Amino acid sequence: MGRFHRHADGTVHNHDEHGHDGHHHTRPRNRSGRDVGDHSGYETGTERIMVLEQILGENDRTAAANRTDLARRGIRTVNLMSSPGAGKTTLLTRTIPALAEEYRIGIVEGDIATSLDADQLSDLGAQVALVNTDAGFGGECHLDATMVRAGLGRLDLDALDLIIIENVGNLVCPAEFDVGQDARAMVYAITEGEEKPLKYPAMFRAVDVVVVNKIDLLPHLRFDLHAFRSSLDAVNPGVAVIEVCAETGAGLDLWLDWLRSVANASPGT
Ligand SMILES: Nc1nc2c(ncn2[C@@H]2O[C@H](COP(=O)(O)OP(=O)(O)O)[C@@H](O)[C@H]2O)c(=O)[nH]1
Ligand SMILES: [Mg+2]
Repeated sequence: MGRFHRHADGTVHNHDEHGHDGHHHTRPRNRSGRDVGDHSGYETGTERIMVLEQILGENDRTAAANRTDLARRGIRTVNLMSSPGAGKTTLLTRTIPALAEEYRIGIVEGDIATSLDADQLSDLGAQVALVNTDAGFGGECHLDATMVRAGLGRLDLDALDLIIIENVGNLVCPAEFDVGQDARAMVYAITEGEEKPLKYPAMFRAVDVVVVNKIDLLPHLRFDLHAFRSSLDAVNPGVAVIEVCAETGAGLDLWLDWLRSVANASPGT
């Protein structure tokens, strides 16, 4: 939550500690020690931080309620994230029919606006609940636990085993909000550039699996898969990586196996 200066370890940085007299002894630096500029003029006061902590505290309470409700029914839940266009919906159009005989699947489809993705996923054998974040939720760039709870309320939970939440396309905010999921997955398309794990570490660090999509485009791009893997390793060592072409279904089996491992685990693990 960079604009509020909340750090990955959960601490919140308050600029008032440095004073606002323009005389800063320590200028902000990034991990490699490079001066990243004086951003002390940004008003990030105690009050704002308290509001933020209340919001996140409220979110975590609702996420815990979601998790308890889902676990009680034996439902396992995956939070699927990515930047816009990486291929989440395409992957789901293949995933739902492939697993529909093994699991009763529900989809919570998060989009800022439109029912375009939800429409694509209907009639594939899953229950689909659309959550538009611009309809009463302020056009948020992510799903939070309350929005997911609203989506869950429109699914027949007693008739479900596995819920996949397609989060709003964004590489920053969705990683910061626990929605009550059992596991987090992301789709990353090779058209996005191999350095993205370094630029968006919170997202790449938050996930349990990275589905590397659009592998069919490899011959057409200047993309170094090894460089990507080492960027990813730098922020999330040992994370599962599955290469797929969601368009054709190549590599899908390993993704389906990963989903089975989540779906078959005991509730609460
Ligand atoms: N070449 C290629 N295009 C893909 C692949 N998967 C998705 N796409 C395309 O990428 C675009 C965005 O896909 P979509 O599933 O809507 O991404 P989302 O925004 O993450 O849900 C669409 O035009 C898809 O057809 C793939 O494996 N290869
Ligand atoms: Mg989509």
